[in-house]
Amino acid sequence: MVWKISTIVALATLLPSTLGLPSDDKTGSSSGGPGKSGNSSGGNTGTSSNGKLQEVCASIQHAISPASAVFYPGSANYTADNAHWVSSSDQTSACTVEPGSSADVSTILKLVGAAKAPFAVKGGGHTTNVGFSSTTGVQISMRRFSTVTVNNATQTADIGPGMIWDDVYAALEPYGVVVAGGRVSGIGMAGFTLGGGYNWLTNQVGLTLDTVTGYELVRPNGSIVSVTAATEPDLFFALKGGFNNYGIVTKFTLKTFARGQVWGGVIAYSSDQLPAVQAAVANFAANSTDPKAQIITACNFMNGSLQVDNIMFYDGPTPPAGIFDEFLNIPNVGKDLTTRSFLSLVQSANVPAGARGAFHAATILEFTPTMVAAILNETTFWGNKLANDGAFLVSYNIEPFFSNIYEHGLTPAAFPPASSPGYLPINLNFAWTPASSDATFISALKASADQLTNVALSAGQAVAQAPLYNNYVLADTPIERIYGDNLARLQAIKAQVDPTNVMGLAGGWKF
Ligand SMILES: Cc1cc2nc3c(=O)[nH]c(=O)nc-3n(C[C@H](O)[C@H](O)[C@H](O)COP(=O)(O)OP(=O)(O)OC[C@H]3O[C@@H](n4cnc5c(N)ncnc54)[C@H](O)[C@@H]3O)c2cc1C
Ligand SMILES: *[C@@H]1O[C@H](CO)[C@@H](O)[C@H](O)[C@H]1NC(C)=O
Ligand SMILES: *[C@@H]1O[C@H](CO)[C@@H](O)[C@H](O)[C@H]1NC(C)=O
Ligand SMILES: *[C@@H]1O[C@H](CO)[C@@H](O)[C@H](O)[C@H]1NC(C)=O
Ligand SMILES: *[C@@H]1O[C@H](CO)[C@@H](O)[C@H](O)[C@H]1NC(C)=O
Ligand SMILES: *[C@@H]1O[C@H](CO)[C@@H](O)[C@H](O)[C@H]1NC(C)=O
Ligand SMILES: *[C@@H]1O[C@H](CO)[C@@H](O)[C@H](O)[C@H]1NC(C)=O
Ligand SMILES: CC(=O)N[C@H]1CO[C@H](CO)[C@@H](O)[C@@H]1O
Repeated sequence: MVWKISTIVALATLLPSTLGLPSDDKTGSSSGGPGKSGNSSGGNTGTSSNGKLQEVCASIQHAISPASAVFYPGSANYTADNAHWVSSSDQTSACTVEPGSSADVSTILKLVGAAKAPFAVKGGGHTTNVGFSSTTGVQISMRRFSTVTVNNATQTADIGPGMIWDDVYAALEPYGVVVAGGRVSGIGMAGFTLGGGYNWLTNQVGLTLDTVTGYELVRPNGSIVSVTAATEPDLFFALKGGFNNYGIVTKFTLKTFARGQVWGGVIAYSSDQLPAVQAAVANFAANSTDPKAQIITACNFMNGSLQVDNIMFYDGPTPPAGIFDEFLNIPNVGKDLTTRSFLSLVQSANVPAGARGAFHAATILEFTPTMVAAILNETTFWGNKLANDGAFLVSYNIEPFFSNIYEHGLTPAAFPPASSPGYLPINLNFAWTPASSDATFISALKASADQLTNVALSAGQAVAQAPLYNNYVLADTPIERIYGDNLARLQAIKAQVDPTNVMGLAGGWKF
């Protein structure tokens, strides 16, 4: 069904995993002190031979409780633990481990740290950067952390980091509450929340990380701590955007919001309606004043033609008259718009995962008519150009939030580095089939993001140094462009919490 192909972000990956498992040298691991900042698929290189990794796997198996288990090639759990949303993010690990308790996470972290064994931590596995939640060492899958506990009195829910948002919403439904989480089906809650989290309530409550009231964290030395603004202000700041730099999160406590039915879904347009769609998107971006109304406009080039899938959301059973009329009045090629549960709304929008894929992003200040036109032009240009390279999907996502969305947090966050101006991401999501096309698609993503940045600059938008969203950008994005002036504080906290750089054995954005 045509209108089910909404698309938000991207598929996966690119770089060959040359950094994944260092050959036999042990340089870099014993120096103490954090490694250099930047992206990494496991920068603190250490134990590398397969024999040594097998010893580490065996030592973990020996030490953990029956709540947890280690798996090897050939088992279905091993395959599931290494799997990602896009197969280009997969790596072949020495073994996988599914911890079932925080105490076992502590045991595992102490063992991989002592052995200097490369490892990865995987939540929902939706990253499109290889090595960020995959490894050739010890793959830690958090899937057994899968419970939701609602606390009526504090209006919060404790959520397990192995969950996808669909299951979180399903568990909350009987309580008549939601959390500010994923907008489409299937996304992992952990990486989403540890990076930022643009969500359907963003105009009202900010990023998902602004709604976190506490974390349970297994620190790099194995100690298990409760992190709140009051108990651990530095770590609380650092975990709001800092991913796996400070340890492994074993529980998130998120604010809940009382909600019943909402309204929305997808409406799809073919390319003959582009002028009207372009105007409607720019008018919505410029003129919408109701924070309960949000859209994601996915411009998708697939099967040789462009289609726009507009996901509309209203935070209530019926949108006020007029608010979405301009979209509703454009002739469409399919629609699924109705009053429904929050879970049903989220599941109405699926992003098809192809084989290989990657996300990238540009940051702008405003989705003006000029910007929307440029995005549609990029979709058509690259859709046509990449057709012969095995393109499955060339997609750009327009997310016109209010400019005050970063002002909802009660305490400072690692991301974004400043609460104003209200920069907005443009998400690029390319998917393709042959591995031999990886470099072509990666360079196209970069060229296209640069083009959009240049269009914004020419139109007077001051975005030359605007922060880029960690969960949308390619792995070789300079980390300063993500964390800006927060980087020095994040590095200082990192040096204190992880003096021997245990977490440098795992990939991701590294402070
Ligand atoms: C189809 C699709 C739709 C998306 N929509 C949105 C959207 O609406 N808004 C938005 O903001 N983003 C969106 N994203 C991006 C999404 O936020 C990231 O892909 C995010 O990282 C997914 O989290 P995950 O747990 O699945 O990732 P993983 O790949 O499992 O992990 C990502 C990173 O987090 C680290 N990590 C995971 N769990 C833990 C833990 N327990 N402790 C410490 N570190 C951990 C990993 O080590 C890794 O570095 C979307 C992505 C996709 C593919
Ligand atoms: C993983 O292992 C557990 C038991 O340890 C089992 O219940 C579960 O079904 C397995 N999952 C898969 C995908 O094989
Ligand atoms: C919490 O609220 C839900 C829904 O109102 C109710 O079913 C449940 O009994 C409440 N739990 C407690 C412990 O008060
Ligand atoms: C881990 O580090 C913290 C902070 O320095 C310290 O309080 C704790 O005792 C350490 N735990 C272990 C097991 O060494
Ligand atoms: C927004 O509303 C104003 C006033 O109705 C209108 O003139 C304008 O064209 C609209 N759209 C944009 C993109 O500004
Ligand atoms: C593209 O083609 C595939 C089959 O080749 C089909 O499943 C899919 O629905 C098509 N998408 C669109 C947007 O037509
Ligand atoms: C469309 O995009 C291409 C590629 O970025 C660019 O070269 C071209 O100038 C754009 N055309 C218009 C009309 O903006
Ligand atoms: C694995 C990876 O993406 N490495 C990149 C990290 O960033 C530098 C530039 O900052 C690139 O050169 C690497 O390729």
